Amino acid sequence: MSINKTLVFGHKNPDTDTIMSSIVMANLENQLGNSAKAVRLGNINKETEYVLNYLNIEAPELVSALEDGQNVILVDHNEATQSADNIANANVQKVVDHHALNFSVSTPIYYRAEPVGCTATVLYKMYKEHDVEITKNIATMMLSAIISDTLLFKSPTCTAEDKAIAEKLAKIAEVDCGIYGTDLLKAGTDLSDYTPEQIINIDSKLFEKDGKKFKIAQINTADLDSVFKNKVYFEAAINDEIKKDNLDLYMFAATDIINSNSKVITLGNDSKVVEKAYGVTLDDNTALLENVVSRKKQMLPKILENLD
Ligand SMILES: [Mn+2]
Repeated sequence: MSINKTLVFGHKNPDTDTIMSSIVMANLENQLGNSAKAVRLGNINKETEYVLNYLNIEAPELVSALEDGQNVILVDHNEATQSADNIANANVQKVVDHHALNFSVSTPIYYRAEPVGCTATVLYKMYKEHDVEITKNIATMMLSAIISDTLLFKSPTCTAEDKAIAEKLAKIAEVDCGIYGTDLLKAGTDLSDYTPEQIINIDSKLFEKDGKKFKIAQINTADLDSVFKNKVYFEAAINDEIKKDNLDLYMFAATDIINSNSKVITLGNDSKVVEKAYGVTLDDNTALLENVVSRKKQMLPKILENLD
């Protein structure tokens, strides 16, 4: 792969926004005369697979390591812990994101982050600013990303802008937001083909604070009880990860997309931080967090605040 061709990718353990925004951003770059290609850093989840099948398109190519000096554009993340392993040796040209900033660079670059529910919302605005056509396929990708990241507009991360843009996109995509969105989210709750080890890694993110390392993993479900039937297997898988990666805390959240709650399993030396953060008592390593659905807004900040 030529290092002159810019690779566009999102975070490890890619979700629908990461994959769709990579494709959408690469297309924007190409439309503007730059040479870019979307790639991915991990397996496609079931929800994203639903969109790829719906559009009958291929997943971006999987890359494991970048060449030194590789030109890259980051979407949907900025933290090195969530990026390609050797991101430090790459040449980051641009970042388009909607997460808290934990990034530094020694030269001026294009950096765009907005406090909206989805990277695709920012990309929609960039298409408009550059007067680049949003085709039916591109609209479907952007819409899918917004629905996924905002849990069909129910997450507290969802802004009025996300919703207004999604409605415009639904028209171009010729879909009914509610019907398409429910099918999309439901596709993501199918865990039947996964082992417990795979389930905890579908969407886990690594964070660091003052030398402490922790992971927050999240899955969506419409049935918490069926997920927690396998609790002991998840605990074994989580304990393996803690050992392997020397983690101080692992929080696995199963988010009930119908009732907008999350039930968590927390393990590690700092597992009690969850009690302090949410005023709950862990019962056999688990707790129900009422009205908590967003890792970015309702999990990560609380853990960061209370971890010492
Ligand atoms: Mn996102």
